[in-house]
Amino acid sequence: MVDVWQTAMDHAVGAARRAGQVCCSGALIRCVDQVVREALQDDRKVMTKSSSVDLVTQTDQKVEQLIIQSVKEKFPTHRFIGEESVAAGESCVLTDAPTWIIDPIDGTTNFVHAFPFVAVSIGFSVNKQVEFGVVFSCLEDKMFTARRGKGAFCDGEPLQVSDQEDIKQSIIATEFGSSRDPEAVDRIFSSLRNVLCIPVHGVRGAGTAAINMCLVASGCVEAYYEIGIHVWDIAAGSLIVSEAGGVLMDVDGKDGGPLDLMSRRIVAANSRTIAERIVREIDAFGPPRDDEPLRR
Ligand code: LIP
Repeated sequence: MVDVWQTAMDHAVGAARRAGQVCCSGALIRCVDQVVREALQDDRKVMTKSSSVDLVTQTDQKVEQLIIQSVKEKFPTHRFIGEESVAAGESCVLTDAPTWIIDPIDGTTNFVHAFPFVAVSIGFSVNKQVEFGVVFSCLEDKMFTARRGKGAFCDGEPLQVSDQEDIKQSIIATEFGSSRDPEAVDRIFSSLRNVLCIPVHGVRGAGTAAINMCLVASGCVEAYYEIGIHVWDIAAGSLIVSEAGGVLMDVDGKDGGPLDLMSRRIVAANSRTIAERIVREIDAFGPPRDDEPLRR
């Protein structure tokens, strides 16, 4: 019998690689620099969305359309949640239908500044459960994949989270996001201070949620947390982390609770011990959910 989701996943891997080539012209920093320089020659190509620091380029829009068109040709009944389509006013509600959740360039700010970490992220959900996740780290030329119940891989090699259970021996990844609301920034800094002062070995951030999550899955960092991310930033990465043996949580409340892809909050860690400790240190706040109609 044909495994329909495997066919879809193979399609996603091809689409992510082609999209990555559009972003990075062959996975060379020199080339992305050239793409960025060309984009910056015409400043109309760098635009803003929810705030002056929430950037979008024509490349984001072009890459998203490229992925959606190629999927529609093969799977005409499937639905989409795409970062740039939602920014253009399309609905962001996760239903039981097969749904492709797309971030065409995760790390747009990196892309604009030629900071060399950008990813194409494609998650696929059925019955509101992620069935597969594909993250193509374009400049590293690394393809991260996971299929529910079948493990996580980087270029075909199995991934396993770190076995470090002591948070004091850990590196934690996080991001500052694109909100510059002073109260939100205070809470982000208060959480960061709490985490640093545990103390942990270090705090890092690649500038893309998808790559941060692949770093957790690869065992390079013990955990990643962020408030303010969106479903398209984390759909694919969440499955890659869990299939590599990690755990996912919301950051709300004392005990975290299960990850809600639409809540805009996440802790992804190698273990429950480390995830719960991070939840305790976070000064949580709730940005409008992705599926709230007036969230932008
Ligand atoms: C970005 C993330 C980044 C996060 C930003 C934003 P974009 O995605 O990956 O880690 O801090 O809030 O969501 O906008 O580059 O696709």
